Order: sequence, then structure tokens, then C-alpha cells
Amino acid sequence: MKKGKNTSLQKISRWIMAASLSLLSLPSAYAQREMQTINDSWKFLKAECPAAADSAFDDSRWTDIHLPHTWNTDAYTEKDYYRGTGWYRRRITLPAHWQGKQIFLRLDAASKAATLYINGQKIGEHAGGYTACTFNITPYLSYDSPNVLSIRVDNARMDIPPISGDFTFFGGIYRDVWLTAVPDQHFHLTNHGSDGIFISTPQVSEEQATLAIRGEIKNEAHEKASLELTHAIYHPDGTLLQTLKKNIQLKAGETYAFLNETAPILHPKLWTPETPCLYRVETTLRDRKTRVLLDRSNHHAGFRWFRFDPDKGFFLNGQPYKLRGICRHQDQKPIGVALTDEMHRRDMELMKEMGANFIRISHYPQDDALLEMCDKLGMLAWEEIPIIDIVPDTPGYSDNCERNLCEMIRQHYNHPSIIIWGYMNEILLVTQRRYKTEAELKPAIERTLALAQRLERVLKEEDPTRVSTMAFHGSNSYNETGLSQITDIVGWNLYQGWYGGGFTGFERFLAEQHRDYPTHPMIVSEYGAGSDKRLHSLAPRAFDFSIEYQQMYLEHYLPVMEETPYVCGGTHWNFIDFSSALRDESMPRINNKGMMYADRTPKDVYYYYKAAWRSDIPVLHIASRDWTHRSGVRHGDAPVMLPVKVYSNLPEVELFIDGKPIGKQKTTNYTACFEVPFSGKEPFLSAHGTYQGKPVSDGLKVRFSPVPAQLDASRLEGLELAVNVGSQCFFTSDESLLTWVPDQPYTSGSWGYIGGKEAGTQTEIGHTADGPLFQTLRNGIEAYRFDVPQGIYEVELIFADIFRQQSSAAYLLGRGNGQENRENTFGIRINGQTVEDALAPCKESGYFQALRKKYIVENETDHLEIKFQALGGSCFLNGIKLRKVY
Ligand code: GCB
Ligand code: CA
Repeated sequence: MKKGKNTSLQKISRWIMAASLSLLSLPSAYAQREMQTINDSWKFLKAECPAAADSAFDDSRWTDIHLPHTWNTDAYTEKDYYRGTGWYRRRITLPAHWQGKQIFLRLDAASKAATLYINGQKIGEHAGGYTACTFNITPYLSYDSPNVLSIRVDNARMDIPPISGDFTFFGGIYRDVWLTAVPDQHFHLTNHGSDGIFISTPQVSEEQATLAIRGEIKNEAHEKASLELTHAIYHPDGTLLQTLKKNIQLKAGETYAFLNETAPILHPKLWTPETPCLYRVETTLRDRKTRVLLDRSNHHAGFRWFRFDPDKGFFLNGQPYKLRGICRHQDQKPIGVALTDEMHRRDMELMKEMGANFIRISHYPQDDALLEMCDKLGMLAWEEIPIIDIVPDTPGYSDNCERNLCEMIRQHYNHPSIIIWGYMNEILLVTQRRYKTEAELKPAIERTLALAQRLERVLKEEDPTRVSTMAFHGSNSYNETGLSQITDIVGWNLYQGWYGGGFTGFERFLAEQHRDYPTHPMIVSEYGAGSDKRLHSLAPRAFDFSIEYQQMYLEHYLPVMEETPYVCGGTHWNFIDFSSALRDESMPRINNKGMMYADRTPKDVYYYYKAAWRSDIPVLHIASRDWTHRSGVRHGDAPVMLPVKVYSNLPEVELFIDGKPIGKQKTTNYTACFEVPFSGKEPFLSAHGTYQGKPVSDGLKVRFSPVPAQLDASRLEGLELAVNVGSQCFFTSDESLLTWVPDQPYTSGSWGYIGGKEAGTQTEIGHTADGPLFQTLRNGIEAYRFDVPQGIYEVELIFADIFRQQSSAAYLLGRGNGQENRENTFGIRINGQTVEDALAPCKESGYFQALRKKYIVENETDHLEIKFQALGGSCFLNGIKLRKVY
């Protein structure tokens, strides 16, 4: 606001201030619960520092940070990201009017474990990086001087889940920290990090429903209290429906438990993802004599019922309902898990926009802001604790699992969106790999079964109103060991056509499970394929990381889930490209199976889902946002034919390039694919259709830079002919924007490889940002030939020796490198001239390291031929680039 122009506004705000001040002076104004975050102005040290617990410790040289915070942005560059201790410190000056109240400190999440000190005294600890904890800190506080809060956080603990998994275990205090002040009589705020009130719907049908409100009240005073407990139930439209009142007497120090049920609410407005009608339950506590309001809490409640049927799938409020879902990790490059609430809310909006009605909150409990959005936007939810890959026999581990499960359930109990609690993911994956002999495996399986049974029991005690689940990888051993018999429903993480096998293995697996275990309701709890928009292919295959393969994979999977009645639904893996520090592949440190990039830009495939799942709005999307830099091999002056896909829920789509019609097509599986002639440098693609009689269109400009099949003088002008040797993928560097075209065999009058066969690796390549280019090569290559006129050329050869055995990461599900160990040395001659006597890329730059070499050669013939001769091991080439200089 500009100065000078705001006098009337200033007056108004002064008036409001005065009014609110006078409100504050009413006798009851200070009495009720007050809450505020303390996220700003912390000091942080990434190291162990026991002395920092002491209030007199000098932290002036520590880093200034604000919460949410993580110390693991190193996970975007280092596999071996920091796992250890970090200390946080902050001074807290308490408002004078909090004196005499009970003060609580809540950490929404500190990963993985936190130990808290106030003014040098230990107030408690919490084990678990994804659930909240609350402490009553009243006895430690001073009102005369600032209080010093020190928190030691540790993300190295191996007795706290997760201890294994395909994601980064970010350390830090990465959610809000809250201070709450309440009078001596209040709800039970330290009940496993919940607020001590639990709402359920004992009766619910279209005709009538009731709410049961359960909770505890504490009297921390030294004298008895005479209180009035009230529940006010509000309709979604805001009108007050019912008030329940109860008088209670509490002795000094007593905790009082209550359970009250409302009178029937007739014809309740049901909660569904399409109609997320929320009732409000306001629970208040008053002093009976003074009428002073002591504590008050608000919750939403929704009326819905559901069941999972092994033959007919999922039912919501009595109607068959397909669960159309996604799994969501909670990070965002480059900030790690230190997301603000609005970032979590944005994710929910994006999922909802896409038409999803279900989220698997994987693999751990997430921010309260996310759950609030599930209720409000309408998104059914599965939430789980992170017991992944293997159950260790580490002392304390099982107890921590159980406590984390209770915390998750109690903290998120009042979200009608939640229908499923989960507690294990692919628990036999690493188990079976680590324990090879029967003797070793048996106790591990027994331990796993025992923990699952224990958690199942606790889950049902805590919450009999939801169903339990685990997510399995595609192995029948979950049935053979009896694990699949423990939970109400089973989740299958299926990757047929990615980690192995073909697409149709997916439906076969589901059909076999349904046949052999006909009583198990099933969800496809994960499925997905990696993609990298630098990679494109006209012949996509598994693990090429092309955008096209991911699309093909998902276009196969989605209809299977939609059309198979016994499949309750599916959750795509993953919503985003997420942080997995241990991963290599095309984008090291990132698992790129997202339908969105890390920054939440949608991949084109997001619109496939949107087209399939939204029928209330037109969806028409030219699926080429991920492929804006196109290339291809051009024969003479003929245009290059390239596919252009359109995702749409319209029955028919027409495509144009630079205004010229390409044709009309009926969409099948929400897809229309056109073969489009590309010739100009910046063609404009447009698509048109009709939705409910109204025209709908989409358009975008792409870049087109073809390479010639015949390298005659005129075509060599200004040309940089870059070939992704050993690959059928176009690779566009995001640093230079140069496209390396797929390789081709040499034919007379053109260019290409002679001899050898394709090979590749998933291992990260050092010293380059263009990893995928180096990860594929032609092994045993004899020569590379360009039929070019005389002149002076620059020939660039690129190498990375991948022939060394690597230990394969568990997540690759057996899809390891399986590479033989060898040292490759070869000679290179260009047009008969030796340019390398004995080149060993593994020595010159190291195994899995990029090596680029340029040679300037004079060609006096009608071709350039680069010949390789093996001296040890075999010859290989990862990429080649040719430029005519003179
Ligand atoms: C799985 C895991 C998940 C991985 C995913 C993958 O089955 O449950 O944590 O990230 O596969 O991408 O391999
Ligand atoms: Ca290559």
C-alpha cells in the first residue's frame, strides 16, 4: 500500500483494533484454547552437539532457518545423503496472559526422532518421522525471561521405520511446530499427538445417521471442577441441528472419558468425492458456575459407508464405485520435504482436477493439510505407516511401529475421507533377497507375520470402522506365507512390462489371484513406468525412460482396472517425480514414474487420466508438451512423418499442422494418434473437437530440426549431426537443446553404424548431465560411416565404459545390470588415419564416467569412416557427432 492514501483505512483498522482489544478484556476471552505456530527464527546446526541442550549454550553462529526445514537437500546430489543428527534451537517468550494455563508443544513432524529440552531440562522424546507428538511443557516454563527450546533430531535411527525403501528419509523438523495454551480443564491433548476427540458414525444410511463423539477431559487443577460438556452439530449448510449437553464433575487431577451419541439425523447429506458434504461437530467445555469457556474443538464429520467385495469391487454408500487413485510422496525438488501447507493443498487440487477420487498416502502419514483437503475436496484415502521391504530384528523396532500406527490412526481418525489403514509395503522384497537359505528365511518370515498380526490387532482395536491393508509386490509368496490372510483387503504393486514381463502379465496376474484367492478384495496399489522428457522413441521399450513407453504402459493398465469388476481400483505410482537418493537410471536421485514433474508441471499422461476420469468438462490435449523439440531423419525434401497424440474425452478429434488438416479420428481409450508430416522449423499443431455442441480446441508450437539422410554439401551447411548410438531414442539435452537422433544401420549414400549390438546400463554416468546418452551404446561396433563430400570435419566420439559389475539395487526387482567385468581397449582410425592407438575409456575417465573426444579430420574421399579395432575386451561407442567445419 502506498503511503498517504491510506488514512481512512488506517482509521478503520485502528477502530477494529480498539474493538478487538475491548473484546479481549471480557472475562472469558483469555479462557479458551489458543494456538499458534512457532515456525520462524530458529537456529540450526547439522551435527551432533549435546551441549546445545543447555539453555546457556551460545548458538549465535548457527544457521538461521525457518520451518518447515530439512537438512537433506543433499539427497538431490548425493546417494549417501546426511543421516545423523541435527539440532534446532529457539527462544520462546510467552504472553503474560498465558500464566496459569497449561501449555502444550506440538511437533507436526520431526524426522525420524526428536528429543526435546526446555531451559536445559529434557521434556521428552518421540520416535517416528511422519506423525506428530505433543508435550505438556507447563512445568518447565518461565514467564520472567525467554525460554530456550532445544530439539535434537536424528534421521539415522534404525529402530524406527522406515529403514529401507525407494525414497529419501529426509531429516529435520519439516512440518509446523505449535504452541497451545488452555485452562486447567481441557481435552486430552497429549493422546498420541491427537486432540483427544474421536468421531464416528455408528448408524449411517440414506434414511438416518448418528454421530458418536468419544474423548477425554483432563482436570489439571488442584481442586475439583464442575463442567459442562457440549456437542453442537451443524449441517453442511451451517444450521445448528442438535446440541448435546452433559454436566460432569472431575476430581483434582482426574481424566474423564466420555462417549456421547447424537439423536438420529434424518436424511443425512452423504459424503462422497463428488459431494463432499461435511457436518461440523463443535465440542466445548465450560465452567458450570462462571460459564467461562474453557476448551473448544471443531471437527468435520461425514456420513458415508463402504465395503470391499472380492467379486464386485468397492461400494460407496451402497453403490459400486471404482477407486481412481494415485500414490503420493510428499517431497518437491529442490526443497525436499519442507513443503508449506499451500503446497500440499495445491497437490490435492491437481489430483482432483485430474478426476481422481482416491489417494494412497504413501508410504507414510502426511501433513494434516493434505487430509483436510481430502475431506473438503472429496478424495477417499488410504494412509499407511512406512514398514517397507523387510522387518528387522532390531530391538524396539516393533514397538515403534505399533506406536506410529496408533499415532496415525488417532491423529487422522476424524477424517471421513480415510477408508483404509495400511502398515506394510512389499515386506518380502528385501527379506527374500537378504535371507537366501530356508533356515535364515524362516525366522524372518515368522517375525514379519508376528508383527503383521500384532499391528492388525492394534489397528482393529483402534479403529474397527476402517479396513486394513498391506501392499505386496507381484509374488505369490504373500499368499504362501499367510500374510495376505491377515488384512481385510490386499494391495498389489504390479509392474509387469516394466521391471519384467509384458503388459498382459498384469491382467493375467490379477485374474490368477482372483481365481486362486477368491475371498480377497484387491486394489492395484501401485503400477507405473519411468519417463524422462529428454527421451522419445518411435519404438518405445521398457526401461528406455521414453515418455512414449510410460504412455503405452499406462494406456494398457488403466482400462484393465476400469473394466475388471473385481479390481476395486488402482493407485498410480507416483503422482510426482520424487526424491529417491539411491536411484540411478536416467535421472539420478529421482524416481521418475510421476505423472507430474517434481515442480508439478503435468506430464502429458496426466491428461490421459483427466480425459478418462472427467466427463463433466471437455478434455482435449495435444500430448506433445513433453516433446516440443522434435527431430527425425529427413529423406531429400520430403517431410518427416512423426506421431502426434491427442488425449481427449471427445468422441472425435481433428488435427492440423500450420493450419493444414491432417485428418479426423475417433478417439479410442481417450486417445487419437496422427501421423503428421513435419517440415517447417516451428510448426503449430492444433486440435479441434466438439463438446455438447460447442467447439473445443488446443494448440501448441513445437520446434523441428531434422537431420538429413543424405549428407550432401548443401545439407551439411550449419548441421550438427548428433546420433544417440546404441539407442532407439531421441535424446534432447536440456542443457544445449541439441537432439541426438536414434541410431541407424549404415546404408550406402547415407550414414550409420556397422556391426555390433545395442547395450545399456541403468547406472549413473559421472561427469555429465546428459546421462541417458551415455547409458546406451553399441557394443562390438566395427565402424561408423558417413557418406559425405570432401572437406574438413569435426568428429566427436562419446564413450562411457559400462562393463563392470554393479550391485543391483533391490528396487530394480531383479532387473540388474548383469554386466560382465572387462576392460575394453581399442584403436580408432578415421579414413585410415590412426587417431587412437589404444583407447581405454575406463582408464581415461573411469568406468561409468563420460568421455567426449573431438577429432578434426580432413576428408579427401566421398565418405568418413571411423573404424574400431579391439585390443582388449571389445569396441563400443555411445554417441557420435559430426560437423563440417570447412
Ligand atoms: C514399489 C515400491 C515403491 C517404489 C516403486 C518403484 O513397488 O513400493 O516404493 O518406488 O516400486 O518405483 O519401483
Ligand atoms: Ca547412446
